Amino acid sequence: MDNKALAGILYETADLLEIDGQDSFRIRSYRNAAEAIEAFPQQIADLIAEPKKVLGIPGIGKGMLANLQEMFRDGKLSLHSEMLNKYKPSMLDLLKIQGLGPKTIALIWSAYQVCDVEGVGKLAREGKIRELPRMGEKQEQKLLKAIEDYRRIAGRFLIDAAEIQAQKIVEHLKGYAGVEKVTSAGSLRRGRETVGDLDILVTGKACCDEASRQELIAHIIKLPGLMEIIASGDNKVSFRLRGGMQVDVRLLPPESFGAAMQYFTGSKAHNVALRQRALKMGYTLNEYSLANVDDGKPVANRTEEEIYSLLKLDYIPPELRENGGEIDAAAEHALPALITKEDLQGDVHMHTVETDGRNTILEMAEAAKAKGYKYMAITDHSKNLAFANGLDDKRAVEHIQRIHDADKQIDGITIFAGIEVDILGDGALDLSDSVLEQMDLVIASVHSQFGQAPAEMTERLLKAVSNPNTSFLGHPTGRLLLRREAYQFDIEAVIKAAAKHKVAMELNSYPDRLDLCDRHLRLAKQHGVKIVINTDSHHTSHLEKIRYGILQARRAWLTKDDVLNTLPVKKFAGAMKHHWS
Ligand code: DGT
Ligand code: CA
Ligand code: CA
Ligand code: ZN
Repeated sequence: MDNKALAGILYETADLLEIDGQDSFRIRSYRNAAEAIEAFPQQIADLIAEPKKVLGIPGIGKGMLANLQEMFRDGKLSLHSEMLNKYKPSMLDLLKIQGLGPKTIALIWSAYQVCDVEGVGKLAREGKIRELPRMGEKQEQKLLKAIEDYRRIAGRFLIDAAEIQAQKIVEHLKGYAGVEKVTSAGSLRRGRETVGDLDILVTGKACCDEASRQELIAHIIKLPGLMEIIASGDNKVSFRLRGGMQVDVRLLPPESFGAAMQYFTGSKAHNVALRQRALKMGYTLNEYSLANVDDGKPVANRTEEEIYSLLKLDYIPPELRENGGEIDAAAEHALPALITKEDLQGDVHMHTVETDGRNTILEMAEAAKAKGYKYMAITDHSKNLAFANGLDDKRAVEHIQRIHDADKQIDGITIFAGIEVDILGDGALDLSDSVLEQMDLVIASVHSQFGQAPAEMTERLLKAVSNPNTSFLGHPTGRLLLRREAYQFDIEAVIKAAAKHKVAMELNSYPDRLDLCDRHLRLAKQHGVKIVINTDSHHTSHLEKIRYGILQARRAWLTKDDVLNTLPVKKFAGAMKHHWS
């Protein structure tokens, strides 16, 4: 443990003691010690064997010395752990929120027993923070803003933002002599909907000896946009980018590529389970190799495939590595044939200049055709979405005609006439049945009154699902990742009703939606509900976002059969009218 880590634990302990309402003298002693250690020019680790020297540091008395000795002996401080047990580790996240100090956190805890960022955000949105002593509406608004900032800076990142940064790192290292591969691992490779930090593996000759590695690290840290180096070691460097994203880069010799990819792709839970299996079979598994327990001799390291194969497992795609049954399935040769981008025959949720899109029907169609799709649908908004210039009955009918005309003008792709119709507050759809009946497909979506009580929202969605014109529910939970939570409703009830009425559910591929999420997709599949994967494009350039949806579908174990827009055009058209088997 270096001084920074020691000080960190002591600061946290002081904060937790303060939240706990302990006496101010004790709290101050922890904070003073943390400050002294942080500022101390020598590493405490080098002094700890000589207690007299440690006691010579101002602010460190006998009690604190014992704490430091404990931290070096056990790797942790029992008081710190006790406090975390008493509350929850999420308390520490709260402390990172700008302007939210231990006193306020204590206040919130004593009034509501809430101690996580999500929960406090919810209280603030419900107007419950302003009711606390010394708080008001202004403080509540400030808190909400601070939570938003916290999420952006210290929190997680959308998958597309993570991808862009990873790509920049690949570019930066491309062409550097002795670098063969630069690959993303971690949650980004597993396709998780948000990414905490980037894990990048670099392999090649330049990673084989220490001098070359240090030269390579010196080059890596010249990366444009790098803000701060967090740690730099023999074969690893961690840094923070402008905008807050953290990156861990690891340098490994080419022969360890497979083992390293396996290890750093995770997830942690998958790796724990895999290591247990390896041990039972007489192997150890780490980032360098799969090796015999007896003689330590490596038996596989170059590719992930050979590692899984020696463990008597079919290859497990990264998206499934969450310890959700994939290891057993791989042992029994029962992994699903996961859907791929190539399986999709069309994208059937997109907008045009007629409402809030940026391109015309034909421009969207040309772009969809260029992607190799056999069909697509134009699905503009309905009038309830006034700010998007949504269509009323009359304009909707005119738009159907325009779509049909465009369809005649373009060969090689079918353009379906559809609509994304608002589900009104009471569950009715925003356009007349006689108009909806003329559509090839109807997406029913909630765009208003997100705050309804869960029972009311459930009824609203059930009613929309039971409307015979509804083909599928658009972005069914309404969440906006890192910005807005899903509206509250009984999703299982809605999924069951969808199964009954043969109404499908969308997987909206827009990276800040990814709605349904992987977990709900799996639930829908269990109940026999079919999925439609779309982009919700508002511009031709958005069509490529489909790959984020495909990743989530794969994480949900979906196959081609679970997804309606893998069907050929006629069958798909039938499925939009509830004809599927
Ligand atoms: P994230 O960054 O929160 O989106 O999720 P991950 O899965 O990328 O997690 P991260 O960055 O902490 O770790 C990268 C991978 O390293 C993780 O997926 C599994 C692997 N790993 C294997 N063993 C360990 C371990 O003991 N500790 C940690 N932190 N990671 C481990
Ligand atoms: Ca990561
Ligand atoms: Ca990491
Ligand atoms: Zn929508």
